[in-house]
Amino acid sequence: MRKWFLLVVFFAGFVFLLAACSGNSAESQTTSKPVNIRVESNPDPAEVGDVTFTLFLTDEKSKPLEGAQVEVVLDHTDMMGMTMSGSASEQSGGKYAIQANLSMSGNWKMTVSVKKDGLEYKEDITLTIR
Ligand SMILES: [Cu+2]
Repeated sequence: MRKWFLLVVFFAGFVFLLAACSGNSAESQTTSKPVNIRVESNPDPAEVGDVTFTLFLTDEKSKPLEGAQVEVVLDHTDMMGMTMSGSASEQSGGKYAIQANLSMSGNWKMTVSVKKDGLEYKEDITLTIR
């Protein structure tokens, strides 16, 4: 009887540790991201043709990231070698815009590279174009 009880307590403690551990790592992942990127498109949703993408960049403290160099690569991942790139120009307060002509529908990967002082950050964003 007593042995069984101890076993249950041991398992309960183990599960709690696991839960606490995974909770911590999820939290540190979201707080350690140096740049957060939110993308808006015009038209919304983006479709084949001329599209303006506006990137809203914030730092790890959720403050607008101003004065950064922002490079955008668009890759039509359904095909080999269909890639275009350019620099997004800053509009105001951490808001950067770039225009693209998306000639084909399907899956596109947008790679955003952000550079500011010593900071370098890169993120892939998946776009589905109708
Ligand atoms: Cu293509």
